[in-house]
This record gives sequence, structure tokens and C-alpha cells, in this order.
Amino acid sequence: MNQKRLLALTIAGFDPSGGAGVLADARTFTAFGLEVCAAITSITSQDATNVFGAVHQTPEMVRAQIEPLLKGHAILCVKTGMLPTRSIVLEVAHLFRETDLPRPVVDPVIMSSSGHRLMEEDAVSELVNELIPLSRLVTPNIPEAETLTGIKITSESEMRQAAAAIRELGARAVLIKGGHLEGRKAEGRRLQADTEEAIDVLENEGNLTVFREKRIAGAELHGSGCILSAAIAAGLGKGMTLEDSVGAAKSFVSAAIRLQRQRR
Ligand code: PXL
Repeated sequence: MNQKRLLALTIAGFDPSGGAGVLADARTFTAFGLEVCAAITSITSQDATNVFGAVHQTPEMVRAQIEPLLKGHAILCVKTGMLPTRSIVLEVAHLFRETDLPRPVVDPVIMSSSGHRLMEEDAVSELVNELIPLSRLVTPNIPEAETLTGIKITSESEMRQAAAAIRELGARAVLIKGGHLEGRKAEGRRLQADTEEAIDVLENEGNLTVFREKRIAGAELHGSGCILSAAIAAGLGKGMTLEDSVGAAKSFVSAAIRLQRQRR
């Protein structure tokens, strides 16, 4: 009767449109066969193209949401998304340090794709100094990787350089998502629109894997970053290797993008 539930936890923002944030994470965990729990860091107001506003939670409220989950449940995996303020980043890092929560997949959400800041400027250094060293994986896109490292990224080799730099910040692994490299050079070759590759670079404890896929033309899926990092966390929670988890997560996101295109 009183069996422990096996849960996946997301600590992220609420996007009422369901495209990104905790709703996207929850759908993803469910699709991977895991039960879901969530702590909300901020309630945003947005649609698929604009963020209109956000009310951030207090660090105490974020802790208060998570603490009861630690009693009586087994948390298999954790993903963090929008952590809007310095004090929330510090509180979340503290929770990872003082409990036996598994190391999280940290999606370093800084801006929405519409250009709205989702993390206050002074929180970024705390993310780097306090949370990234506790992570299992960090999943920046190109602009986020540039912010975290100060390296301008225009090529695959610069993606690798930035991945190594983020590892040096203390992350066990880094996945740099190359979707934003559009129109830039990959390894010295200028890519043609019809042969464009989407390149993701994974550095896992010193082992490099480059994922190459044909870019799905015209495909933009609001929340795809959230879905990818939640899917990776789910794979890890199910005991898969990080490399297999990333491969499965990428297939899952591609399927979600194709499904969205069919619905349009
Ligand atoms: O996709 C980044 C993201 C993450 N979390 C929340 C968001 C967004 C983008 O809008 O709203 C809550």
C-alpha cells in the first residue's frame, strides 16, 4: 500500500501555454514512463511568441515545495530549468548539497527565444559558481554557452572549446546544442541551407561525442530545450548511459518537432 513512488523532479518555471517549463517537462517524463513531481520557480505570462511578465517565487517557497517530496519518495532524476533569481539558484544549490537528490541535468535558461530575460543578470555567476559544479550535465544552447564562457561560438571547433571550458567550471558533462549555429560555419565549411546539419557536442567526463543530424527545415519548437533536457534526465533516471540518454532524447525531440509540423 505504502509503496515509495519513483519520481522524476523538475525545478522550473510555469509557462501557461504548456510549450516550455514544467508542463513540457512533465509531459516528457510521462512519455518516458516516469511519474512526475515539480517545484515551480516562477509563474510567467506568455504565449508561443512573447513573454509578457513573470512573478518569481521566493527561495523559501521553492524549498517548501521540494522538502515534502524528499520524505517518502524516491527521486530518480532531477532537471532544473528557469531559475530566475540569485537567491533561488543559491537555495537550489544548497538543496543539492544537503540532500541525496541525484545530480541534476541543468538547463541554463537565461533568455526566452523571444528575447525576454528569464534569469536576472546577477544570478548567472551563482549558476556558474554554485550549481554547475553540482550538476550531472549542463545543456546550453549557443547563446547560453557564450554567456557562460565568454567564448564567441561560430564553428564546431569553438563549440568543443566552449564545452571544455564549461567542464572546467566543474560540470561532469556538457551538451552544447548547435541549433543556433544556423548560417554559421561548421568546421570551416559553410553549410548550404539544404544540407544543413544540426550539430550537438557532448563532452562527458573527457569523452567527446558529436551528434550530427540533418536540420529539419523551418522547424522551431517552443520549449524544445526544456523537452530535450527533461528527456535526458529521464534516460539517466532509468539507468541509461549519458550518451544513450542524449541519443534517445534527441530522437524524442525530433519526433515532437515533426508532430508539430504535421499539426500545422
Ligand atoms: O525555453 C526556455 C523556457 C524555460 N522555462 C520557461 C519558459 C521558457 C521560454 O519561454 O517560459 C518557464
